[in-house]
Amino acid sequence: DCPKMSNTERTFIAIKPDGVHRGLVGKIIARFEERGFKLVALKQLTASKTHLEVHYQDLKDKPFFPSLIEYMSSGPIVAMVWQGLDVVKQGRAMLGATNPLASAPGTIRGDFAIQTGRNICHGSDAVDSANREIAHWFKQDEINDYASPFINSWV
Ligand code: FUP
Repeated sequence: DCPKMSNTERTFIAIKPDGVHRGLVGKIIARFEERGFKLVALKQLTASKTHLEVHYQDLKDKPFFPSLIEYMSSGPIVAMVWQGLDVVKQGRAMLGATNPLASAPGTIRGDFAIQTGRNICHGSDAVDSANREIAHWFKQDEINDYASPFINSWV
């Protein structure tokens, strides 16, 4: 099972407004870099409510939906695409459980967050939703495929 052949999976990871506000951008990016994933897209933007309503379309009937949209549109987000072996599942594991009360210490939420409504980061929950979310947040020419000098040449 050669890692070189399996490194094309991508996921959408976002640092939410509270994560940006608290100055956690560098720490969160470092965890993904150190784990061995490749950053192929990155931008900071303040998302519109309409954009967020599409992103969270599966949650539109939940009671917390209006406050979720309010929170997510309250300030800038750092939107990213990370690439690598099993990055969707690994990214979810690195983020930790949605509710930080259940997030294991050592995960991003388990180390930096205490409440579900301010859980500092987002990660796609499946390959299908990752592809949908990447297309929703990024234009094709904002995603940069490149040969990493080390990520694709591990022995
Ligand atoms: P996740 O996949 O971990 O982002 O979790 P969900 O898609 O279930 O929820 C998306 C976001 O909605 C969470 F990050 C925070 C918010 N949320 C609440 O505010 N209350 C809840 O009970 C569940 C989720």
